[in-house]
Amino acid sequence: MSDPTPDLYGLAASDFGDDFVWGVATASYQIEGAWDEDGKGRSIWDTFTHRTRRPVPTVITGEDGDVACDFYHRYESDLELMGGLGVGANRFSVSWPRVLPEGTGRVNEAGLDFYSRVVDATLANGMEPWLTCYHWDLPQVLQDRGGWTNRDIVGWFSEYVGVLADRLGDRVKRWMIFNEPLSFVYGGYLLGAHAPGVLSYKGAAAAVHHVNLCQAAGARAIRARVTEAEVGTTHVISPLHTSSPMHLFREARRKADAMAHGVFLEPNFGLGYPQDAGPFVAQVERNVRPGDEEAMDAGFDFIGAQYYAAMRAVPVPVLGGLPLRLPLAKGTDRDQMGHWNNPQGLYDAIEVVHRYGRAPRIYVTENGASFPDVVEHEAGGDRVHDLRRIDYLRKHLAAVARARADGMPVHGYFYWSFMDNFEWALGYRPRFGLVHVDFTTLERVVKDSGRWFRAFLEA
Ligand code: GCO
Repeated sequence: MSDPTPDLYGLAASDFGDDFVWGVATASYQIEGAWDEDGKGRSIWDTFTHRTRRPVPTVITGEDGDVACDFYHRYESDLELMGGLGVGANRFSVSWPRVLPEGTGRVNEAGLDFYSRVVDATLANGMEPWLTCYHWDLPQVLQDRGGWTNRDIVGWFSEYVGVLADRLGDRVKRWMIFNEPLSFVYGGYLLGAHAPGVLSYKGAAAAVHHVNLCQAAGARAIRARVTEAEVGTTHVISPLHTSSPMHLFREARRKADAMAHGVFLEPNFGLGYPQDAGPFVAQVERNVRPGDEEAMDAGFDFIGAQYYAAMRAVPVPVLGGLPLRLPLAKGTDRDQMGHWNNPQGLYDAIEVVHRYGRAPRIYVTENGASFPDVVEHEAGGDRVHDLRRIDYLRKHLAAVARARADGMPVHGYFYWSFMDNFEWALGYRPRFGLVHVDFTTLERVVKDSGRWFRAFLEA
């Protein structure tokens, strides 16, 4: 079968402008493996996935990230493969316990050196490194002291970010402080579905505030050390709709929006916390001390918007006005996560960030879909005909183009993910990659979507 055609409803990559950033994204725990090699400390995801006796299963398939894609040992060939897709940017994250096994203090040179080599190999393959400081793998020793619920984390985190900036800042100019605070705070401390598996209303509220302080403290730590740094952070944005114009529903939507987006975006934009936004946001505010509001103003150069699904807000009076967010049943195709192919949602997600008028630049730092892709052994070589993903990509890129045409400052698009990897509590089942990974042999095959992306970028 020949390569898929690069046409995009009449759009070409060049229509996005010469300086538009095209990239792919990954995260340390999801791809690296080597969970206890070369002096790495334990992370909360190591603990979470290794826990065998528990009231509820942690990872539904019983799998872990001990080996994952084995990127730790295969980074050279993987980055060559990535560069071969024609993308100009590699968004990756650093494992905090690989660099600081005790969370603070002693630096593990072998771990830091690994990331230095990743940066070099990224550059050598024609890509710019886009570094995320934290994509969920907290050192276990820090969780033992409360993790994100302990205000001391502002100091621990600043120290860690400083170590990264000192060592990598000569070559890394694009920095993201966090990946999706909503997911790791609510997933890890409120619902217990992700590491560290805690269910605590007050703990989650405290964690939100400490994360917001760390956003700005991390940004300062980078700016103090790295010349010409572009510093931002990333958020998952699920645009919210209601099915009714009734007051109760509109209020549910407003509160859900504040809890999902406002409580994270607004303090870092220098706006403080959303007011009258329900009991949870009020609980977050109880953690504020004098001077915090100014300290949280991060002055970010950009916000990374990550989009997977649009939601419907439904009022649940029994939860004290806490609104429930439900995935919106709208779109043409549904992936392994239950997410719909709903490109309008990406346009709306960009607008959720843009409406504040405070993000100088917006990058779509994640967007993607998971399908049960299979390798076909064909005469010309192994292939994966993931036409549903190509359709997804085309439609979502068209939505980005529309946002740009409407004047929104979107300057880049990163597909999640470069290759199939460990999808957290869902194990290895959901396949998001442009590159297929056989988790038994660890063999890689570029999918048709990866071939299509390359053709699109080259056209
Ligand atoms: C997230 C993370 C990624 C996921 C991706 C697919 O959004 O949860 O940033 O680590 O793998 O989003 O669910």
